[in-house]
Amino acid sequence: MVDGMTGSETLFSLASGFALAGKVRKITPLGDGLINDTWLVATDRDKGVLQRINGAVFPRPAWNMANLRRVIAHLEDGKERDIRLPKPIPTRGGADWLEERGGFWRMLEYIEGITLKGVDSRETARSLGWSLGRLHALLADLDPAGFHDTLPGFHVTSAYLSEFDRALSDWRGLACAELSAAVSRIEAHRGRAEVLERADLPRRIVHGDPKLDNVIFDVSRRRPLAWVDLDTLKPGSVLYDIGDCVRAACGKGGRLDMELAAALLSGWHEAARRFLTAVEIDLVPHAVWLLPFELGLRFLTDFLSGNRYFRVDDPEENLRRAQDQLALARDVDSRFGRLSRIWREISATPGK
Ligand code: GN1
Ligand code: MG
Repeated sequence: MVDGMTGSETLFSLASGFALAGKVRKITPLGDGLINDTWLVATDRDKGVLQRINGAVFPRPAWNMANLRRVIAHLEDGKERDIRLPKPIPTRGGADWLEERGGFWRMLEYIEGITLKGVDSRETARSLGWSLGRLHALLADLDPAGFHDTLPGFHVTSAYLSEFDRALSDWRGLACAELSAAVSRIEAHRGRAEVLERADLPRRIVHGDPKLDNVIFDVSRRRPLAWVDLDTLKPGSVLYDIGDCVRAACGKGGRLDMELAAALLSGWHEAARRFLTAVEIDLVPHAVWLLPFELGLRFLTDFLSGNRYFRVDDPEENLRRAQDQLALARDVDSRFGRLSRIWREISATPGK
């Protein structure tokens, strides 16, 4: 979007401040992120991704960039390079970002490929799961102590519940049937929301936002090449990643596509099995339920608080997003036994 703050002249001058080869020719909005603003920058010889980092969510860009640089250096150290992450392109003065016009600006490498709008085959689901597991496996030997927490409280469901309680008690808008239904869905399941927090889960470096549109596929649509959107690359549990990946790739219209979910989980397991612990394996089905529940809770809280976190086109959008996620969580809950059986079978499969 090119608004008053980011008119095209401003964008051209900002983009020219980064060390891309050639002269900036074209700048177009990229992706559907709800937090940062993103543009594709084309010069006569090169391409790059320009982003304005949302400073209200990520107030310390130095931390985001340090985490990213550390992971990239680690991947380059290793022999296996089958998953790429976009590298930062420094400013002409050698900095990792610019602070200008009330925002933090950075440029990242553009990785050629396509993003998928939906997963339509088991093969694609499996390769998506495999690439997430592969990323986890490549990060598994990093010490989380060397990383910054770029977004404290991210995926702490109990904290989201407290925020929701406050927002609901301060809510002065008109009650409506949709809101009451969403609130009762949260109330009905809040007792289960803290199971992952109470478990003794290993802390690892995770992606944090492994949605389908954060994976670049090759043009044949089969092979995932790279993971992007790395501001939440930080210490956490892989369970939130796998739950979020299944949610985003296999949840449609408030229903989980069980076949796609099984394929995704088996791809992930194949790549991640060598480091997963028993407690992690045990709680995978719970994570598949929790992530839509948690995102529904976050959307609903944002709706009640005046839509200050997630970008919206109209004031009810976060309510509709919450309904959709909460319907998905309910669907997973209603078929939890089947999901658990499928996962038990997958996780009992010996490695090849
Ligand atoms: C946000 O901006 P985007 O779309 O990459 C959010 C994720 C949510 C997602 C829902 C830092 O990610 O947690 O799953 O929206 N990221 C942050 O669409 O809160
Ligand atoms: Mg994101």
